[in-house]
Amino acid sequence: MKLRYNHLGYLPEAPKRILVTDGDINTFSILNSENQVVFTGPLVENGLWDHTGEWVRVGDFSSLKTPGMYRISVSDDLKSDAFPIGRDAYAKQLLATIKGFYFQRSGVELTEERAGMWARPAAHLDEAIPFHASMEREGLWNAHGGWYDAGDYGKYVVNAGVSVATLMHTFEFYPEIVKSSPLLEEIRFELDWFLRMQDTDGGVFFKVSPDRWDTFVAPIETVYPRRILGKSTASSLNFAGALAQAHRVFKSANAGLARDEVFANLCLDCSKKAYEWALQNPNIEYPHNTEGSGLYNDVHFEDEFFWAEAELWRETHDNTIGARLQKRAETQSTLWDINWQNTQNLGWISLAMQNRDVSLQAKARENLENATDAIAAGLENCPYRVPITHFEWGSNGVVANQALTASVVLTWNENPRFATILCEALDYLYGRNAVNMSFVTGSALSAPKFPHHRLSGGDKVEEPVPGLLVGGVNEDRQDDLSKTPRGLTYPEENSKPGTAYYDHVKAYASNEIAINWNAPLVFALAALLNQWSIKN
Ligand code: 9MR
Repeated sequence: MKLRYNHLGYLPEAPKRILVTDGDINTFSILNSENQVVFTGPLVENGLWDHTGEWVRVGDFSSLKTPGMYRISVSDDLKSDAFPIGRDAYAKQLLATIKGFYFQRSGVELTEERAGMWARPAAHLDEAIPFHASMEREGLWNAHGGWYDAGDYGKYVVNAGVSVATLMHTFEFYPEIVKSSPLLEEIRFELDWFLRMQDTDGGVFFKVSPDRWDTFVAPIETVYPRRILGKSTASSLNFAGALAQAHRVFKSANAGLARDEVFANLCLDCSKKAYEWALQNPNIEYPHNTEGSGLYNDVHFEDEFFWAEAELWRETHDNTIGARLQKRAETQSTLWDINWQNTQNLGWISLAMQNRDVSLQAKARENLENATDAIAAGLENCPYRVPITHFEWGSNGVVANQALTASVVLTWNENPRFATILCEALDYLYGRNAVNMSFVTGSALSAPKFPHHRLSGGDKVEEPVPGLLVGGVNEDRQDDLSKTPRGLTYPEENSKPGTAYYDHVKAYASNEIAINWNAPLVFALAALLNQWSIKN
């Protein structure tokens, strides 16, 4: 019998559901810090989860709202650790996950004042790097700055675009929640790098990467030369979408001291040029080399065009772009999430939040509601209450993005089923999963200790860099030794479709961190704090 719950604790007003697997006990209790029973409720059978073969029961103690420290008790042998009901843990996680992006900064010193024991000197300045041989281009390029993508030391515009757009949405949706955080400063750091990734003809380079995969050493100790690669349709459109949104964000009154109209206008100009380049070059693929970097191998650009046009149309009111957008809106689907391959929801979210064209707004809202409805049904129909049928690479990012989709819809439709998605997605990420892990480094005792993260593995600090969400359960296990010589063997208990996660530094398909998984987590944490702590 196993108990699964959110190791971070619960917001006072939020739903609170726990899972008990493979037991026949019908009730559970909540104990306060004096060990007194303050709540007793039923454990209701919820079916067999085929991803692990566990019989699942659900307990609900949502009505317990008094802040304090508590434990869950199922039997004498099965009790949780102490956890809080309160707001603090979530407010801290929001700051920690934003700080995670600071830790991912490349090319600059991380000071002891801000980075503590994870301070490090500037490295990978990337101020004058050569072009990759595939580009047949002489000269050097300044590609300084930006975040490292993930556990590697590469920087990829396509994945950075969806990540920074998601963070900008966090600011746009929840300005009150993030106003005293460094979110906008962090976004600006990335966007300054974006501007450097644009070629003089408007096209945008795809990535900066080392010649070979770096070993697990600190940035200052790596040996492989770094080069710039691209340009491509996807990177140019990602850039265009993100920078048009940046125009709105950096001229917004809510931006406070970060407000910068000159920068905002520059972003819009560069966005337009990148979009024009993509119109002239509508089918230029990603660079096909994998010697020292990932592919981000997307070949369908309609969704990127849709996103870029939605943002550009909002910022410019250009009728020609508007007409193309209307046409594309007829065929674009609406998904459960946003990812580097499928960016259409970024277009729909932007359209849902404008009122210049009310029929487009209505369509966008209806589409996002339908997607959220399907996520809710997925959650309700899953014995384990997680709306996932196939755990893919970065499944934690998928879960965080489902929370994002639901949160977006909650801004105009307060359906409690949608609020439940937001809340239970975070329950899953912070411990209520089949491997009993809180998946964000530094977030709890159960958090990953050995992420596939060069910054963590290459420093002298025992604790991994905090505030970073690992990819999580991945039933495809591309890092299994039977599939690749670089791989490892997952323990038997970590081999089921719902448990295929391994806290091991070589487990790159389940234990790597990445900016595109952290960004929707930041969004979801801000959404959660907004949903239950400000309004109520
Ligand atoms: O997140 C990406 C995942 O969706 C892909 O299946 C996987 C294999 O192509 O690549 C992941 O992205 C990695 C990127 O290629 C290189 N940096 C690390 C990223 C996270 O694992």
